[in-house]
Amino acid sequence: MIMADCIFCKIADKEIPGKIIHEDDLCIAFLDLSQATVGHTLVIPKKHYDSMLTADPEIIAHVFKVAQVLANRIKERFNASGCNVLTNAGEAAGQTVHHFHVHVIPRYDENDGLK
Ligand code: DGP
Repeated sequence: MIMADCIFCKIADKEIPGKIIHEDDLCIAFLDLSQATVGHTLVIPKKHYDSMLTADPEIIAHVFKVAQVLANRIKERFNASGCNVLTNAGEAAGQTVHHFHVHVIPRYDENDGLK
């Protein structure tokens, strides 16, 4: 289901471009525009849910499974030391795009220059 005026629905539907690094029947992953660190990726379900709070539990499980696979791949690819995998739910929690998404944010040692 596509929600009009949802930027992530439009990326999932290829209506607007995204740097897509993974796609399957249920979800898509692409680079975050703001790149908190190099390799910062978002994993989203193709179907619209406003946030994790209203998403189907099976979809949540799938999105996090994909996030785990990608976190390992990104960590290896960019030689990161660790990563944050998180979701913001609600404006009070810092959610700015109201389509459920999981951030995969690689973290680097302070002295390797990639932050
Ligand atoms: P959150 O604050 O958890 O709702 O994170 C939303 C993220 O989405 C934020 O890090 C920036 C990113 N973002 C917003 N608009 C776009 C877009 O059009 N394309 C991409 N790739 N990322 C976007």
